[in-house]
Amino acid sequence: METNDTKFQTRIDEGEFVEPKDSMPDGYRHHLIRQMSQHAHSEVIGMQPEGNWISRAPSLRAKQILLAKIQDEGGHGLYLYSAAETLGISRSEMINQLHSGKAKYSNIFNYPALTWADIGAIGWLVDGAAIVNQISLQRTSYGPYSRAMIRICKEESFHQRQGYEIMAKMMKGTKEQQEMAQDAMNRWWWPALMMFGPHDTDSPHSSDAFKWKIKREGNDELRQKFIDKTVQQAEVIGLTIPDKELKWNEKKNIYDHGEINWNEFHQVISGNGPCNKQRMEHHIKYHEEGAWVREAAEAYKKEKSNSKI
Ligand code: FAQ
Repeated sequence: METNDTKFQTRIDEGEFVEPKDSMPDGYRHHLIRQMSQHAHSEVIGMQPEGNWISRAPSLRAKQILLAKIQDEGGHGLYLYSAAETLGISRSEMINQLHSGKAKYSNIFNYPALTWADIGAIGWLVDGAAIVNQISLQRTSYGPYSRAMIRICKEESFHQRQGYEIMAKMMKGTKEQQEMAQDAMNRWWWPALMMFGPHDTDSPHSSDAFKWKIKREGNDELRQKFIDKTVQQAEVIGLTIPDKELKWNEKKNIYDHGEINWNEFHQVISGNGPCNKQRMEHHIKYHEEGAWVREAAEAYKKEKSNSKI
């Protein structure tokens, strides 16, 4: 007789989407709660390095664009928390997991945004890497996650272009501006490559993720896609990729590249990143200060449901 797990796998193999009320194995549910909540946390924590530059944007236009972008990232966090809630976990539980260090957020937001060029590098490289990963996730098997990705990718592509515009403009500027852009490129390139996660051979979650079609492409495959398209964009504006081993491979039609510092990656994702303490303290402080808003919203909801009775 077919077990529930076999039936579920048959649905996945046939390319069906899974929806919140469908029966699903516990492993599938937990895998998605982990990934989606970490994705949501990354979007929200990712507002901090850019938020640091709102009051110092070099023009009103730049400030408006940056404000809109950061607001979009907050919105992405909200879609993702809502999508994760359909799997049976509450938003407050997810936030507790972030605060206690049980849930991770992307390695990339552990690094400081030191100059205006970093805002360019974040938009171009960080959003650029996020898009490559998220385009693939548009076809993930869980319906609410897949639909959230479709909307998020549209917004991320605007973010990527605004970052590239900043870098291109700086590369047309003074020598100091060009050096600032190159310095940002040097500091953000390797952490951006780490965003795709460990090599597939060292990725404990990949085998289940492929079996359940949560992942459609491997960490290394997506990283390579990002490298191949970004190297050309860097060349167009005169930036150098900080990798001496980077070389076009005629036979494979891809760029060969140097090895990532995996020790740094593991240090960062285990809570020892340069800005982790600051990011967490900031999040906890404003979460606590916002308690009255959540209480007021709950009271309003209760009042409304009582008045319907
Ligand atoms: N950072 O077995 P795998 C953005 C962890 S959004 C931290 O390969 P998986 C937009 C992983 O969780 C950026 N931890 O795991 C924006 C696991 O640890 P665990 C966020 C990482 O899940 C722009 C362990 O290593 N995007 O930037 C990272 O199959 C600008 C083993 O790894 C997403 O989250 C990492 N980079 O594959 C916002 C996309 N990589 O959980 C504001 C959705 C791995 O057992 C401003 N997520 N780890 O404790 C995914 O596609 C996957 O989760 C991967 C990792 C590919 C990230």
